Amino acid sequence: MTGAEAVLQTASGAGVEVCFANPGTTEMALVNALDGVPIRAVLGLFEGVCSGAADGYARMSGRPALTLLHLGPGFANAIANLHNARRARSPIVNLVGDHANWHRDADAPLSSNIASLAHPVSRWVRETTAPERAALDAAEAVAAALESPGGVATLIIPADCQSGEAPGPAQCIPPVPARPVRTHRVEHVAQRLRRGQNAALYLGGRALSVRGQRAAGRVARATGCRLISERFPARFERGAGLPKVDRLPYFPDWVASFLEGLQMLVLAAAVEPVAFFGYPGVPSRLTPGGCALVTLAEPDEDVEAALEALANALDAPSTDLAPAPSEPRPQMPEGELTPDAVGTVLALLQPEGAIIVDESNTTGVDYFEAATMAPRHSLLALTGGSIGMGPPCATGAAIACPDRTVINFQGDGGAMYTLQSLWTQAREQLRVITLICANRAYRILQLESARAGVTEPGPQAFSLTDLSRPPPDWVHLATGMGVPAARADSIDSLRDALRRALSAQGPYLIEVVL
Ligand SMILES: Cc1ncc(C[n+]2csc(CCOP(=O)(O)OP(=O)(O)O)c2C)c(N)n1
Repeated sequence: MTGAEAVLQTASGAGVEVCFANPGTTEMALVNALDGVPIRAVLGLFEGVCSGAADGYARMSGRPALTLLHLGPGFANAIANLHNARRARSPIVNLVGDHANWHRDADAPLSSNIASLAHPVSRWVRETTAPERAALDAAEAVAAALESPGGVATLIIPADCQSGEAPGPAQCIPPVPARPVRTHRVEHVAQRLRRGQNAALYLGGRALSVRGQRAAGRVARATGCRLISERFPARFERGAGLPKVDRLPYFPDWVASFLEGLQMLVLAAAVEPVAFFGYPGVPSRLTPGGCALVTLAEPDEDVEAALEALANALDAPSTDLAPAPSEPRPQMPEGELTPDAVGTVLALLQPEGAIIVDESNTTGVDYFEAATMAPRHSLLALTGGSIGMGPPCATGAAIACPDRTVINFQGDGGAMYTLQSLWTQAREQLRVITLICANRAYRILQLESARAGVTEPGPQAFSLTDLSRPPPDWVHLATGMGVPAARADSIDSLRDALRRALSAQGPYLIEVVL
């Protein structure tokens, strides 16, 4: 068999089921080999769609998808969403073609240093040197991607290593699992929590799974500590029946009041909170002065087991014995279609098991609270701050979970980066509803600028944050790519459009005019 066939058979044998691809001439051996394996090939019309989709797929399935990318330029187009995936600790295996080894000296137009592009977003990078090595490299790439807590592996395969003869697929390599947390660390945290300090568990990674939150909820009930999530979690299971977990605010001054008086912050697969940007005179690290920072579990450790061990060490009663906390659900809003109203309508209408891919930026600030008592759902956030994650991440999540409804709650500015995702959603007939928050501005930049004291920007400065001249026509953009769409400019029309979208079979887009 060829190196390409051996690579794909190896990946398939290791459990890979999907390949998000945008290929070129140097990947055609891999393209042709895809018909010989049970791997679903999904075309993305921009590489940022492929990488964002692989991220969404990984967050929802826990398994790596392949991306198939064309040399340095194709990889470069994928980087922004690989950056988000790296921050999400999503397992992904990038297969990147390169010129045949014997063609390198020619310095043909598409030649570049692919590895130098791959390193900043990958935890593992390798260039295959011979067709006989390709399958083993692929097996190592999958294991590297799956090593706890998950990450991006990039395998560069020159064209001659794809087409050359290989001995056969390689055996699957068992990935390194999450390390158990040592008992003395659990006991240390339990001891400190027993002192009755003003304490909080700061939850990230798998601490935000149902299992992790249930154990954290037991700890909170036994000790009175607060539960706080990372601001931008990769995947946060939410909704009625789960313990109350507050989310860290965004701006440092808001965080300061939110954490004021805290004496101990316990890190549970989260890292110390830091300011998203550096503001002169404001500390980068957000743990209040005098607050002890104590680690229960590092991100690569088994945080769910650690939280359960902590609850047991505190003799906390099991969750079955305690009623789930309950809060009133918000009322259907009336009046103007404000950003808050959009979030509330979504929180009230989202169905059981929804996957909410949230890149709503300024529009969605209040959605989080509103959705606390919504039916059980998964929330996927913008982990790395690189906008344009939402549409592809929703695409990948829908491929991972075909029985669930995916709702991409999406800023219009970010959506313009990766709107090609709509075409893939139409082609694959995915259950993705896109809610475009059409404020026709880079509102967050306007807010940041105002907070920095620039209340009256000059015409040039304003023009760089204004999307209203001309306003993107999302209904036409969506229908042009095969996705039915509607425009909503009032609470009633939004509610009606969302109901219609929820009863549709395939994708749907609603332009919410704010
Ligand atoms: C790749 C990338 N480019 C640029 C930025 C800077 N940036 C941050 S938010 C933003 C605008 C977001 O606009 P939109 O999605 O419409 O949300 P809004 O702020 O209007 O709520 C930009 C350009 C970024 N974070 N990532």
